[in-house]
Amino acid sequence: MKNVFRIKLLAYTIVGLSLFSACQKKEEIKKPNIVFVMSDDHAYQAISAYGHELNQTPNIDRIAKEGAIFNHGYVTNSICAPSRAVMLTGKHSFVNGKVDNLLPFNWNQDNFAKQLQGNGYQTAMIGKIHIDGLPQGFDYSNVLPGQGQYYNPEFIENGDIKKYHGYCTQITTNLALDWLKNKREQDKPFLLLYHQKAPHRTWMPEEKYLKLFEDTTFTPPANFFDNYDKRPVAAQHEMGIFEHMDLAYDLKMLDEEGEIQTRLRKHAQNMYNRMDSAQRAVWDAHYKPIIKEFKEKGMKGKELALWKYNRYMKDYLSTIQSVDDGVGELLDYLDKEGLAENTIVVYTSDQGFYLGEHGWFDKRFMYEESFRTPILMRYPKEIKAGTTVDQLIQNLDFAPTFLDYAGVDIPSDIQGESFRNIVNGKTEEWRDAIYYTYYEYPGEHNVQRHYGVRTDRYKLIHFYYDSDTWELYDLERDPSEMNNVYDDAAYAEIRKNIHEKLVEVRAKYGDSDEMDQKHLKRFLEAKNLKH
Ligand code: SGN
Ligand code: CA
Repeated sequence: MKNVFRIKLLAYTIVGLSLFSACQKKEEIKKPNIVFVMSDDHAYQAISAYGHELNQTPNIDRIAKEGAIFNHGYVTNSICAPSRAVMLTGKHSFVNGKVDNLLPFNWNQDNFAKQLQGNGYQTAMIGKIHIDGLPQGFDYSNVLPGQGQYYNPEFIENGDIKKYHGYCTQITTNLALDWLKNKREQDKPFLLLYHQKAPHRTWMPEEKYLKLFEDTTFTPPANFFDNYDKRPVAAQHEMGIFEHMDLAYDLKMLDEEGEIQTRLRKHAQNMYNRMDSAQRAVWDAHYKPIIKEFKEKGMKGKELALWKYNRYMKDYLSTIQSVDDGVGELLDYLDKEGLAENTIVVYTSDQGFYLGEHGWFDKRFMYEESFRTPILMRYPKEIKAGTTVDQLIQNLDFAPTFLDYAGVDIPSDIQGESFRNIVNGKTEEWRDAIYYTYYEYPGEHNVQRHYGVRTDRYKLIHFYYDSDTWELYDLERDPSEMNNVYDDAAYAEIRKNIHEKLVEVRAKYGDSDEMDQKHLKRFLEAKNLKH
């Protein structure tokens, strides 16, 4: 009798325990999956969900339609590798150390992927990361070396370099889907960083999209012919569509006869040479007639500027179409596998980009087009379809937000804040100002070092190093930032207040003139320059 009782007890205990562990497993599975999609240099002006008419991005738009769109998403430092370091660490550039594309990033420091990995997540990083060294925090990585290539790119799979045949955006999508289908452990929550190189310079479209915008004529933004009145630093730029875009390299006017000799022609040739004969045949069929017409026309001045702008837009927007397709493939996969409900999908870019505003391409400046970045997010479990977020959110906030959703304690040294309760509408309480820094000067595109603060309505910028220039904008009256009112007596009080705000945010995040000098020294040493 006693023995029977013991056996029964044992049996109940085993059943009980296994039920308990099954429940625990279920709890684990319930943790949301995270798919973090990032593209490179994707301007919000080139996403149809943002209400611009330039192109159609139905798949990216779907994220907003079924989730949320952020109207005030910003970066902290508008340049590639630093932006990614901020996104990973949740700390400003001057804290995580990766202040520009040149100086190294220390992978040994903490990042949110490491935190998730340590808390039961399976993690993968696929595509462009632009930070040297084996990515830490990822069970699997397959990343482009540096900037990567559009055609027949190399990828580094868990440290081993391998060449692929085809178009980079599609290959990146295939690799992400392959990981989801074949490398993912079904019983674990996952984090997938799916990061496209496109639409980064030199905007080489996929064969099938070469003609997508051929019949479209684009009208440039109203400030395309900006004269930089009262903005001497902006006037020093080297990112003008008219003045600095390279005909052969950026605009594909690599003529067979070699008559169009440009500074970057050699690089254009190298990119062309990467293509195989079938790819070249499609490429040539598209560009050869355009080259011929260009040469015949002999355009100058305003006509040439508008032609360049149009060629730029056609190529840039075409590369985005492949990015949008990839997002569609990914969303379809999540639907098909029944993963959509429990998966957070974020779409963003490493920063914004100029599409002719101020006459420019590129980024770096704290002006809206490059300071801002698109953010769209879907999580059916918590986010109401059609949500609009107007608060000042930064890429600094991704790390703590993801940890929050995953139920992982947010390390106290993380500087960003979780916006989970903003996007699900539980609170409206949020910061009233955001802080920005930029360091890559002297350097490509000639944008001075600067820092600044932005509130709902005003923006104060200080350019320093071999300039000491202040700019103040009233974004309500002057959303295109054409009128620097720093010396306008009518703004004296506002100027005083925003200066105080700047002191406050610099203190809050631990930035200072000494810090600026420290990073300047590191930069100049790395560049082997003397100050
Ligand atoms: C390259 C580009 C620049 C671009 C930087 C930074 N030149 O150097 O136009 O600003 O990258 O971009 S290119 O001749 O190589 O195309 S970032 O997105 O990587 O920060
Ligand atoms: Ca970029």
